[in-house]
Amino acid sequence: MSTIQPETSLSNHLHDERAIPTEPMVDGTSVPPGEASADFLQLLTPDGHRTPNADYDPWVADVDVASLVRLYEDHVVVRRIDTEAMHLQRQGQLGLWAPLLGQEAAQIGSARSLRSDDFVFSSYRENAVAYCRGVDFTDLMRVWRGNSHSGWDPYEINMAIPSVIIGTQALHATGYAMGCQFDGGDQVAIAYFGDGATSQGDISEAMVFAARFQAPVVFFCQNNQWAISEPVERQARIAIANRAPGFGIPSIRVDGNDVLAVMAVTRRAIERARTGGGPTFIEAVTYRMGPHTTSDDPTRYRNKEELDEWSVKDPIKRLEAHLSSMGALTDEVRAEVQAKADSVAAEVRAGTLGLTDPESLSIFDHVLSTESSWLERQKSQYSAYLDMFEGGAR
Ligand SMILES: Cc1ncc(C[n+]2csc(CCOP(=O)(O)OP(=O)(O)O)c2C)c(N)n1
Ligand SMILES: [Mg+2]
Repeated sequence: MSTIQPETSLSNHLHDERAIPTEPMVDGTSVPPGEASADFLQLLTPDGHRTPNADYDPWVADVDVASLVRLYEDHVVVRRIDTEAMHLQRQGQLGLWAPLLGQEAAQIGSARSLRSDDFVFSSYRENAVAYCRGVDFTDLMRVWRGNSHSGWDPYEINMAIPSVIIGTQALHATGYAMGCQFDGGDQVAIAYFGDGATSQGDISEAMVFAARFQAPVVFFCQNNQWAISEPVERQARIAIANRAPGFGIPSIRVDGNDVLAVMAVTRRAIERARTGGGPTFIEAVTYRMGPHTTSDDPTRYRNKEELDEWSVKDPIKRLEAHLSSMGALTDEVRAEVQAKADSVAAEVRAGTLGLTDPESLSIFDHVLSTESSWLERQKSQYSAYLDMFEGGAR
């Protein structure tokens, strides 16, 4: 086994023959954990200008204008779904919603880099990833409406149901990836989690196993600057991406609001995993423009200037500027995309409102796959309790 030396230089890399030496590593001694644009990969500037990059351009060479328009449509549709879901929650139709506003490029660029037989393990905010995987949003809404324990069959779309327990999905992804490896397949697992999750032991444990077994897994961290009301600076003294090399995992920091750059680094990481090169850690530097969830009020802990600063870097504005510069964002394209977004949102609303409440006692049916006397006892006790209500509470 080769020895892995601690590295702090920007140009050096892990002393591991499987690592690709040209990857721009972050300098852990100087890069702050918040946004530091000089130290991440960017292919599209906030004003939509395409910056060439010899290492990463080949990874997105096939992304032509038509593909960019499709990516733009993804962005607009998921933002529209997100807005609709916020409204549904405010109208009392959903119990909770975790908006992804501002994180569209990070999620779409990475999800659109996967093969359909790769497997996704996400947190509660990856609704754009779910969209790209083809989830039926009525199913997704079930959980947030409190109608069901889980929304969909993971094997139908190769995406596990969202993990609300912070960080746990990184372990699931690593275990799944090790399984693929043992089975001799070439599928890759990807774990999505936030900046805050990297403070959780599960993420570190997952990286230990992934590195040791060179598991085909990609760790995709969306550093959206906040873990509820805790800024990333409170959790990390160095860039989050710089933690991974300590585990023996190559890492890269990318502009998470730049769909092209996200796609380039994810494709590269996926390819590395698929061809036996082991795990990669991606830190997508982005910003949560909305509240943590509909239960949160971010005006209590962050200022408007910060939001204004990030609005300039909005992933949709950037894609619009880029498409416009190529003459590809015609009124017709805009209208078509908007019409699609509106019709998807209308479907999401109708689907959500059409969800009927489950029978109360069915909550016991999916706790265990086998029968259990203590569960049966609880069920009959709860049934007796419901009988106490006039008109029936079922
Ligand atoms: C194990 C665990 N601890 C605490 C929580 C409460 N909690 C929910 S979201 C959250 C912050 C997560 O922040 P981050 O990982 O940055 O993801 P983001 O919400 O910003 O996408 C916390 C602490 C939880 N769900 N699970
Ligand atoms: Mg966060």
